[in-house]
Amino acid sequence: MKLLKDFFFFFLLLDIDECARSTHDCGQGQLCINRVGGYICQCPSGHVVNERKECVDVDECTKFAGQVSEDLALLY
Ligand SMILES: [Ca+2]
Repeated sequence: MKLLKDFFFFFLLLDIDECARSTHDCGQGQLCINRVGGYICQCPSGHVVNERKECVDVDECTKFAGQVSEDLALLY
């Protein structure tokens, strides 16, 4: 078990912060989050990643078929 711990710690030290170095290829408007051995690109809430790795706005009107949640209804 100790060997596994040391191994992980070794990788932690070797990890490159792609987000800080700007070597990531996250699209515009995507949030870069550093991970050990890589990084992830996250879209803002209400957006999903399409096949071209772009964030696209989720059309809640189509998705929820005209149903408005109570929280959203207060806004109108
Ligand atoms: Ca990294």
